[in-house]
Parts: sequence; C-alpha cells; structure tokens
Amino acid sequence: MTLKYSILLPTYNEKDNLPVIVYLIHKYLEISEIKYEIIIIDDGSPDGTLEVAKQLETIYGKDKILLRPRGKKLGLGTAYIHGIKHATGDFIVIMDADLSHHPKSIPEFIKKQTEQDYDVITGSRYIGNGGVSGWDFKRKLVSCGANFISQLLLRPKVSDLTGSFRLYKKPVLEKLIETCVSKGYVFQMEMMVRARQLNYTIGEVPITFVDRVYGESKLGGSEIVQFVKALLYLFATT
Ligand SMILES: Nc1nc2c(ncn2[C@@H]2O[C@H](COP(=O)(O)OP(=O)(O)OP(=O)(O)O)[C@@H](O)[C@H]2O)c(=O)[nH]1
Ligand SMILES: [Mg+2]
Repeated sequence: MTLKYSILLPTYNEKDNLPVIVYLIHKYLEISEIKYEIIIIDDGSPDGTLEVAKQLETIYGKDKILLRPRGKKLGLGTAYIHGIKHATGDFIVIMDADLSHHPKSIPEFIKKQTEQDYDVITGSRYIGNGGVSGWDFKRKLVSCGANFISQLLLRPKVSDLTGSFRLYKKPVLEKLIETCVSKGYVFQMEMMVRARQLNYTIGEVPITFVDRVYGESKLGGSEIVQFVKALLYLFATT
C-alpha cells in the first residue's frame, strides 16, 4: 500500500501566494511519485483567497485540492484541528502558505521519516545548511533569542523549536494537539516539548526560511510578550 500525505495549508489573505505554493507542491511531489492531498483552510480572507482556491480545485482536481473553509478568522491552532478532521492521509504536513516554507523540502522530510520511522520530522533553520533569508537584524535577533532562551529553559533536544514546517504521523499529531494548551506562536514550541515528553522520536531536516514575498508581516511587540509568558508557563509546568 502506498502511503498518503495530507498537506495542510491554512490561509488568511494569501491570494497571490496560494497558486504558487500549490504549483510547487504539485511539482515536487509528482516528480517524487508521492501520493498526496492539499487541504486548504481559508478563514474568510477578505482578499478573495477562497475564490483563487476554487480555481485551483478545478485545475488540479477535487482529489488533490480539498477546500475546508471557515466563515471567519479563528486562528491557526483551530485551523489545523479543522484540517486534520478532513485529512485522509497517513501523514500530515503542516506548512505556511506564504512561501516561507519551500515545498521542495517535503520529499526530504519524507525520506528522513522513512529512514528511522520517525514520529515527527521538523524543518530546522539551525542545523546543516539551514537558514533564513530576507530577515532584518531585529527579526533575526527575536527569532534566535526566542530559540536560545527556549533551548535553555526547556532542553527539548530539537534545534529549531519555533519553526512550523513539519511532518507528523497522523495519530501522533492528533495526540499532540490534544495535549497542547497554548495558542499563537508558542504552540509550535509546545508541540516539540510535548513530543519529547511523550517519547516520540523527532528527526530534523535543514530548511531555508524565506520571508513572505506578498502580504504583510505582523510580528510585533504583543506577540513577543505573549511568547515570553507562554514560555515561562511551559518552563514551570513541564
Ligand atoms: N486559516 C487561517 N490561516 C491563518 C490564520 N492566521 C494566519 N494564517 C495562515 O497561517 C500561515 C502562517 O501565518 P503568517 O501570517 O505567515 O505568520 P508568520 O509567518 O508568523 O508571520 P509573517 O511574518 O506575517 O509571515 C499563513 O499561511 C497564513 O496565511 C488564521 O487565523 N486562519
Ligand atoms: Mg509567514
């Protein structure tokens, strides 16, 4: 039996990015002969992302593109939960739709997973030839700082805690989501901390994170405060 991969794409105002990311996923997975479906969870984007998604559904087919929209912006965490409910794959890939995560890494994640039957594969900016591109000094400092402090406090043995480009065995992801309490940026980090607690095996693959090309970035002071609070909470409770 061939394994199937469900790729979750949460979107909010990604009308320019969506056709590109879907094209790239299609391209890289077809050449690697990987069986997949793309689940697009759009939260009522005012820019008309859903209309673009419908066109993509027509082009690539209903077996490849599944539209699971919600009426309004309800946040990333619940978008994943919503997407998983509709996933028919054995594995789930979670990635951003803004081209920060390059689909060419997906076959690399899959290869790594099969090497040792890992429960989770996470893309890492901090190992091998991984890295970031297009970030100013402040953003680099925030990301490195967040990762460094998290490493120090939580010691999760994963080099990139705050990243969000990952592959999970479906039941593992379901279990982790059920266990995690935090929302927002810190959610990705908690997933790794809980994965360690539950003795899941985690493999890492280097990725280059590229800053979003279209649309606006929203990392601000309140996100940072929220992150630090949640980090301390995890430190105290795990
Ligand atoms: N369905 C859904 N998707 C969302 C929501 N918020 C963000 N997204 C999507 O989730 C992914 C990650 O969000 P981003 O806005 O890129 O977050 P970020 O990378 O931390 O910040 P940027 O610097 O703005 O790129 C993107 O594909 C967004 O379109 C939401 O409330 N609902
Ligand atoms: Mg982004």
